[in-house]
Amino acid sequence: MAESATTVKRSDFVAQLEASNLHPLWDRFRTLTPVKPQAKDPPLIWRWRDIEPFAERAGSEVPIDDVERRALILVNPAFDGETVTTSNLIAAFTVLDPGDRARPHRHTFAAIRFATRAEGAATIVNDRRCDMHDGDLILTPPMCWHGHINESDHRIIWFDAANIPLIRTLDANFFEPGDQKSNQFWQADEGDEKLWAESGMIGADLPHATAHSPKYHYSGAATRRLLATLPAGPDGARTVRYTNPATGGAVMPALDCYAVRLAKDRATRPKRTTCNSICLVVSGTGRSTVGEHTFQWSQHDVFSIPHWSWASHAATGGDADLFIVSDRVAFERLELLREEYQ
Ligand code: GTQ
Ligand code: FE2
Repeated sequence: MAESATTVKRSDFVAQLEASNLHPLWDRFRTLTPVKPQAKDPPLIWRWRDIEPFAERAGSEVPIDDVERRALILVNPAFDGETVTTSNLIAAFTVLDPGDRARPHRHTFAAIRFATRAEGAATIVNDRRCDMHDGDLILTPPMCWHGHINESDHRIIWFDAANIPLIRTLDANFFEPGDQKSNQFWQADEGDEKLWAESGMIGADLPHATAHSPKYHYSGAATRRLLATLPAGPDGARTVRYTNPATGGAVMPALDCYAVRLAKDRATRPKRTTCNSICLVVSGTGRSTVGEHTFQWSQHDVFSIPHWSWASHAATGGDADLFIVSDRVAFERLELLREEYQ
């Protein structure tokens, strides 16, 4: 009796506090400070064979001049209808038809594109033309002007990713449209990208922004050459981190990119980390176990690794290559990165 009277009295007190815009920490502790991270989303795979027909339809049915970007974003329904692929990140496929120009703009979120079927397309970033070849990575760092163009005779589809959900959570998004009619924007050549093309060497006196990589274009051919010669890392896979050549750190302040080569039938050591990752299958076939889920995958499938989920990958045919985009550097900078192997 006395106990229930105390309970009533306590909740009555809590209700009165709430009515006065006060929350007692003792009542909220468990919600406010869970003992470990709990991702809202289960891992998910988006299969290229399901995406491709929609990408083709978007190309045929959506005129580029009617839209800022003709991109199909991969969404996990666990985010209640929010446009989110996994925490902090979105991934998408962009479609560009011959003659299409996706008008220039800039924004505070960071984005990348990875050339899957993009031979003949170009992204212009801050007056530098980056021609896309198979497996190329192109950065559009925060507040750098960028537009896309397809001067080939065929439809182009590439993979892109951005930290839009993170910047939205922080409500730090600024967006500026460029001049749609300006022809000058599209006249750029390789420009200053040449200054950053030699690995291991930089101009000692070159001025450059410090917040992000001064190099915007990372070649797929160079990535594959390095993957072929690297020794395996602690998880058993060969991993390349794309870096800012001026600092050796991640390419952008809150978006981090990796390339991984998996050897046939050799599963990587299960790993979990506080950061979130999205994996694009660049080539080959394989299998990944993420948390409770096992996915069989093949070329251009995409799957998520939500934070603090155990993840292990194996190639099943020959070698297989993954491209991984993550928010790892954001966790690193906040001293919140924890990584464990099983
Ligand atoms: O290419 O500029 O998928 O700004 C999402 C946002 C692509 C882009 C996306 C973007 C872009
Ligand atoms: Fe953009």
